[in-house]
Amino acid sequence: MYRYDPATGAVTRLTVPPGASGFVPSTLYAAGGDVYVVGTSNNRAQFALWRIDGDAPAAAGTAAATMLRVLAPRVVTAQLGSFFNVGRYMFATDDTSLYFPAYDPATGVEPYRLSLAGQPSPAYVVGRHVLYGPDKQALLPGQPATFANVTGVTRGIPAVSLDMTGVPAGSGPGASDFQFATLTGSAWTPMPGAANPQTLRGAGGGGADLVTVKLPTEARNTWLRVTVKASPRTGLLKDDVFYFGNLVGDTGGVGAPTVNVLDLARTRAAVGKTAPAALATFDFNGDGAINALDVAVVRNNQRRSLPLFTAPAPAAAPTPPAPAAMSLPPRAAQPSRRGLFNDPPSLLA
Ligand SMILES: [Ca+2]
Ligand SMILES: [Ca+2]
Repeated sequence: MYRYDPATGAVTRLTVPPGASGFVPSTLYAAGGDVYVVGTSNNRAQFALWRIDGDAPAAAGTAAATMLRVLAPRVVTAQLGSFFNVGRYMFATDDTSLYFPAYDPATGVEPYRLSLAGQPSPAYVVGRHVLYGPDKQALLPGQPATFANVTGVTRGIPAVSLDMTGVPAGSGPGASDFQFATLTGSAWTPMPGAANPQTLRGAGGGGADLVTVKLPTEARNTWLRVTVKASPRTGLLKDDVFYFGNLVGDTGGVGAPTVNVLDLARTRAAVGKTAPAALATFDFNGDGAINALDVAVVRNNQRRSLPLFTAPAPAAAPTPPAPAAMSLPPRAAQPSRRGLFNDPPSLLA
């Protein structure tokens, strides 16, 4: 993306900071003398709003833009089309606020107003990770469980971590902001004890805050349900729920995760391999090698299995705050001093 300065004729190349991987700008807005850009980032994992900060070119090594908020977490390919249909054309500005519909997986579309004067915006969980399962993905509400959600390590699930944006200032989420439960038959059993969360500002994916949470006890050979509570500390408007499974010795297969002779054969065939992908699947005891000890883990856990289930759909979202905020006050008279919208369209590449 480039900025054209009519006064000097200079053309300056602008980019977002390195933390936003794979940023694809979609739409530009000018308000209050600043320029805002909306697009997908982190390989389309989220849809975010950025403010262009000054005219510093990316080569100067300084951040050229600041991410103000994630408009829509969990943007997936199938949802992008519907989001674009509304989000691309329905932004508005009164020079002190931006108004936009944010895609929400629970309710479809929610209205939001973002004050450009620094009004706090809601927090979101934009990434969910399990310790000892770098290649595993969180099972989200409404999705069917698969092996992609299940780790096979003997240490089970001792901790999870979150990438969060918009977490209020302070020490971050506390122990009471997390609830854990494990699946017993078809019932969820709350896990007793207190979690131990720690927040590292800016250390998460895409420059988000990294919240690591040690479970009261590790979850092993079961499904784990994690609930991150809506609270003043998390900044979430509603609870965020996700799931991971652990089945010691499982390497995948058809149907419900089960440890069987196929896992044994695959593990034997993987003995001696050192590639990260092989270690992620077959180094069950986490000693950095695939050997007879890992084969023994599979043999000793034969016939264990986990049920597959579809995570319950998300609960209804709370009523969007201040619907009156969507009625636009009269637009301020002064034009944007940057005048980007008057620039030749070819410069907005
Ligand atoms: Ca299996
Ligand atoms: Ca091993």
